[in-house]
Amino acid sequence: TFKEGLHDGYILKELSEKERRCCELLQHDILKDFVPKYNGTVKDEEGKHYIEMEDLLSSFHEPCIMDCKIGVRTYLEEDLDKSERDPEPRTDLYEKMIAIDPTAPTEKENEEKQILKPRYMIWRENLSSSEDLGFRIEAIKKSRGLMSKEFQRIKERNEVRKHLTEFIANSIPRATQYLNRLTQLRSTCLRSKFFQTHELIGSSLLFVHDTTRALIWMIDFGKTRLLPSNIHITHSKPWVRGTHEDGYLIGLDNLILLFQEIIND
Ligand code: 4IP
Ligand code: ADP
Ligand code: MN
Repeated sequence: TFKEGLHDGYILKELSEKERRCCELLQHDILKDFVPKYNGTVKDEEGKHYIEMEDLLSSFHEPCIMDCKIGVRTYLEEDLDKSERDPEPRTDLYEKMIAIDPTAPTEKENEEKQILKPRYMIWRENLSSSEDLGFRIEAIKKSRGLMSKEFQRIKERNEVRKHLTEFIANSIPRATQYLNRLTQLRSTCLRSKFFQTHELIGSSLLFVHDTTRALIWMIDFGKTRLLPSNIHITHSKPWVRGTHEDGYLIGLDNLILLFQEIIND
């Protein structure tokens, strides 16, 4: 879905003003080494706008890639409010749901063949490891292989661990590289102004390795929001409506624990 950027080693992602704002702020935050470089916006021939950002894969040789969506909650509180005020049931979400599990919809949903977005998102969190571990595997691409997105039902800790182990091809040195990067990311998050003042919803960690290197970046800030000034979050307490907690550190801590387990076994 991304296009080639104007500059070498850069790609274009469809512009969202909220994401653009985050990319810009992050260039000046201590998290800057953990996010793609941002090079401003671009307009194409048809007048569509994009953000131009670093292609994180460009310096790798036949990379393996894993996208982990971080957080216990994957939708915004404002979307929940909106859905209650003005419910807009969707046919596409009903169809995505029955494609994963035909028995999941309620009787009413089956009659209407429609589903509300928060209901779909919460169901996906519960079906996967998001709810319990604060992260889920969204996609994995082994070098030269195809991108697989068949991880919707990977929920149990041991199952998740099995997929992580497979992703790193059982390599302890690689697990150690990833673990070091995760612990650096964690300590940088704790000191980051950006992290202290934002809720990160639906954001991912992109794991990328080849035979020599293994790195991790934060990506996808489309649903990252500045917190109201009177609200402070821990990123690690469970979400209760109104708190804006995102569970980002729950996910990061579980990833750290899992890589430690893989290394120590
Ligand atoms: C998708 O569900 C993902 O959660 C998308 O998030 C989300 O986009 C989609 O909402 C939702 O349908 P599946 O992963 O089960 O397909 P992401 O793009 O980060 O993976 P939003 O717009 O919430 O970021 P809709 O409303 O775009 O369909
Ligand atoms: P969306 O908002 O459409 O979900 P994302 O920002 O999550 O888009 O990106 C989707 C996928 O594109 C990611 O899983 C990753 O594989 C790839 N991707 C995203 N950003 C980059 C980047 N800067 N460099 C290389 N690949 C990227
Ligand atoms: Mn997204």
